[in-house]
Amino acid sequence: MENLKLNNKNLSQIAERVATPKYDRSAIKTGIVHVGIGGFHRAHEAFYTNQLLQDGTVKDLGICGVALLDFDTKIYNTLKEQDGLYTLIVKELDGTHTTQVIGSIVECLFAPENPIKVIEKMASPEVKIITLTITEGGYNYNEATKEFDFTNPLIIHDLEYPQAPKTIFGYLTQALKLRKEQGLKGITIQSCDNIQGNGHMMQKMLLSYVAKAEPSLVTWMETNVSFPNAMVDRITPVTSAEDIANLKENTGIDDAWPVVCEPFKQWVIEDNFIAGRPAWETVGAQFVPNVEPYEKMKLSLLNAGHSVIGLLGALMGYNTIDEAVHNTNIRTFLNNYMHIEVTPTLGDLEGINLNDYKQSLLERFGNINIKDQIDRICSETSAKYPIFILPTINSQLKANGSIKLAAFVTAAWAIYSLGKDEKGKELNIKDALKQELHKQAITATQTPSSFLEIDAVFGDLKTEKTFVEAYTTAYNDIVNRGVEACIKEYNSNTIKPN
Ligand code: CS2
Repeated sequence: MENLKLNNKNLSQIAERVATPKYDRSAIKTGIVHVGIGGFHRAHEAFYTNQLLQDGTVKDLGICGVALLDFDTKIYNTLKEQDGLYTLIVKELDGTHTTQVIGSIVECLFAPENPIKVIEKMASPEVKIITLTITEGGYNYNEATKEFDFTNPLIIHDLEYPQAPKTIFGYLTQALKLRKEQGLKGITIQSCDNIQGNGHMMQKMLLSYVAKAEPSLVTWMETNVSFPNAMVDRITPVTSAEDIANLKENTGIDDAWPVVCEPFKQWVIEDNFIAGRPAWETVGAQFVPNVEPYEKMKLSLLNAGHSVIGLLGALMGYNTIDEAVHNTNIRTFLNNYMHIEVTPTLGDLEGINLNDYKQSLLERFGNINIKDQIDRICSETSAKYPIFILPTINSQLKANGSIKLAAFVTAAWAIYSLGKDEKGKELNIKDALKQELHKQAITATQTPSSFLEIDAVFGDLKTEKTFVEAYTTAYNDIVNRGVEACIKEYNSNTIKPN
């Protein structure tokens, strides 16, 4: 089989081998600007949008993908080279692969190369929605002050050089300013990140920035910009060299950066689109009046569940989530955490069978074909912990509920931050706060609670006596006996409620 580079020119030949866009890509106009064209966006929104374009009637909802950071050079170059095309490989539960070329990203821009072009694109009349996957840390929210972090050097830069911004806040401000000057009406800014009330969070953070950078825009924004909340879900591991090689071997498609993901997908969106919206519900998304309960459920069960397996699994020497969750001690611990500590905080989830949801998570985590990297899950825990785990602890403390298992995971993270697993193997820690975490982790070897002094992560958790005690006991237990012996004991002492 002849190898074919993935690009427009080869698309009709590639169509003889795998599913490709049925629509004429050259007829599709950009209606959405998306910032952050990593794996998740390409497995999720770009996939849904591709399905929406398939019948050929919708022509004005193509995506312009924006790579915002210098770090994104590689994905930008790859997509440019491939005319925005990429392969999505869904790894089914039975081990088979469903392979499809996605065509919904019809343009790409690299912000560091041409910031003005990005601003103008965001401000162009045909663009109705700006969607974002900028990671949890990208919202520039400080857990200690509960406010926008104006001390961030990149924000200081953007305030000083508004025409050459580096952050999403600088870009959006300039784009909205231009829209206002041009007399354009509404635009929707839609977050697709794992944050409780992600739309509200973006709105609050952006308004804080705008109030300083362009105060006259604030009132205009109130009536011209909407920020729907949404729950997004599809497990998307980092693409491996093996994935790229297998695709080439099995199909002859030469794609420099395909995306691999699980079959499950979910997108629950608040119907709050000031300039109209795609009919994503026709391709499986759900529009609801209030998305908050769904978000809470997903963040505190799926995402937190990932962190639980990741942090415990990393210390025990596992490399992938499925390996770790197939360890019955970890699995039982996770199950107990979900039932005992998270479930009481979720309130009423009308229409959802929570037991089925929790059961399905265990299946998804255990999918042996996905091989989701523990390194990926543990990366940026300092931005994830305040969103995935801290709210559960705070609600449980308020209700006098159990926090023992969450405290155990927190202690495991403190030990993880020392940089070695229990067998002495170096851990590959990626975290914006890596230095600080390491420093506090070292102090914690003498006084365990000092790890909790990182206020930007833990807020005022260090003042919660019940938590600090449980955490300190867990810390000493792990040091003395190792994670597995401890969780075994925790599991046998835990009575699972019905
Ligand atoms: C993961 C998420 O990064 C993480 O910690 O929990 O990337 C997770 O895989 C996605 O949110 C799934 O929807």
